[in-house]
Amino acid sequence: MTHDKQEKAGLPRGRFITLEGGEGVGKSTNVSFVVAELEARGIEVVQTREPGGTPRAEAIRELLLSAAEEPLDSDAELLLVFAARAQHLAQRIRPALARGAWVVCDRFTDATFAYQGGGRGLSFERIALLERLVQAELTPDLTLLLDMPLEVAEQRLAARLDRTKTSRDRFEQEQRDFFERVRLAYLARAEQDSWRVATIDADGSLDTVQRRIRLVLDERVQQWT
Ligand code: Z5A
Repeated sequence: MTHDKQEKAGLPRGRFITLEGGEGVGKSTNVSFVVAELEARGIEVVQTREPGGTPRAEAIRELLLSAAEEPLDSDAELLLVFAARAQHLAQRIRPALARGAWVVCDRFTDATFAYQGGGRGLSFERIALLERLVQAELTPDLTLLLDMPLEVAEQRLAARLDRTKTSRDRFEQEQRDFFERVRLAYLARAEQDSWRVATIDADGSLDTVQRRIRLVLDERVQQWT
């Protein structure tokens, strides 16, 4: 749909692109690449992330990631994720899209289906209910799902933790079967919604992965501009 038609239909004018995938697959690295690619095409871009993206939503992120002694109930975790998302949408994402900027976000609701649904085993129906409540009609126009075998991602992550001398957050402390379920949930969503979700093989050199991402962007951006 062109931007004019979108405006007439009452939909946001900018485009909403998300990057998804398990830990260590290269989302943060490639978010900046996607932003640079779009800016090189003259598009105004807002780069952001979830959970987080505004000061209050970043405070909720801290609650979600910190490995405190008191366990975090899975329902509380789910509600915190959506509380952060509601704030992020209201303060940052919707205003940007409304003025015609494009938004590139490191993780969004697919992560909730993958982590809280696949990983924690919460019902997908309940997640979908909250999705409708918080987002109404707003879903990403394009999702780049970076996918690779768990062992490669784990090696990259271990190297980064070693280099940065940081410790594992609450999610990174989960066991391998948790991440297997997360990956399967992501792949199932990509299969259900194969137009919106482009699965990128992220097991390759950075150059190779970015060439794969550029191919998808070339195709979609041409349709939208
Ligand atoms: N979470 C949730 O549960 N529910 C939700 O709804 C949402 C989130 C939105 C925080 O997310 C946690 O929130 C997340 C799920 C949960 N927890 N986990 N796990 P996050 O995105 O901040 O956390 P993360 O996935 O752990 O991000 P990450 O560790 O920063 O991974 P990444 O962004 O995918 O990877 P990266 O930092 O870009 O790359 C990792 C390393 O590999 C780094 O040293 C790179 O330089 C290197 N790299 C990247 N690409 C390559 C290639 N191609 N070759 C070689 N090396 C590479």
